[in-house]
Amino acid sequence: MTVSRGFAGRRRGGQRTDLPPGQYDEGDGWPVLTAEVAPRLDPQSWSMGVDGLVDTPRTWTWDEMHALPQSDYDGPIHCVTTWSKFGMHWSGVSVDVLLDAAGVKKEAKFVLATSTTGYTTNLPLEHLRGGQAWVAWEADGKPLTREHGGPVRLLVPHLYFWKSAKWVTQLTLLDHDVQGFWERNGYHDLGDPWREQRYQGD
Ligand SMILES: Nc1nc2c(c(=O)[nH]1)N[C@H]1C(S)=C(S)[C@@H](COP(=O)(O)O)O[C@H]1N2
Ligand SMILES: [Mo]
Repeated sequence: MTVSRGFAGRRRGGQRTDLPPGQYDEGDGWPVLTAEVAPRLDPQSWSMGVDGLVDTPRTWTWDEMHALPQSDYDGPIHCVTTWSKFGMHWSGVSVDVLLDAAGVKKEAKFVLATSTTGYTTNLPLEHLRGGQAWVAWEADGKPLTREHGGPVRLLVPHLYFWKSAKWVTQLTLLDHDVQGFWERNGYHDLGDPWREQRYQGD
């Protein structure tokens, strides 16, 4: 059986059936939420690294990253400030590809993602594996704009969107959880929208 994506989440009586608790459908809009000043990054000097508890720390330039097998995400994103945006199409490289290239050590259980600006966010390793996370450079058929994290951002769409670090440049594998920017300021360490894990203690 084939399920057409167009039918998933159809509105019933005006309410989407695929809206996590406490969220609303933002429609065609796409709010910008940035804690720092959006950097101006030259793709040719940007690079992506994987370090920490790996067999071989790796770094990819923009061109090297684009030579890796590409993969897409089709679906929604959910911001903790209660907007969700449906029907998005993203392209980039699966985080699995980067982790496999570096070789993840057995002791690794958590990841700290770091942006060129110093923004950080923490994630359990298992939530970045198995086709759940991307390093993305295209959204809805266009290069990611600077305000939305271009040239490259992390995309972890099954968690609240603050986990999707804009201007991402490093993934560090750790054996313990180290809180990132918003997590130190009270946001949840996991941030599952379906369990409404907005704040520490939720
Ligand atoms: N570097 C960086 N990444 C970030 C943020 C930020 O402030 N800085 N905000 C996060 C939050 S709270 C959200 S909701 C999304 C917003 O992404 P957008 O501006 O593309 O909608 O980016 C996340 N990634
Ligand atoms: Mo957010």
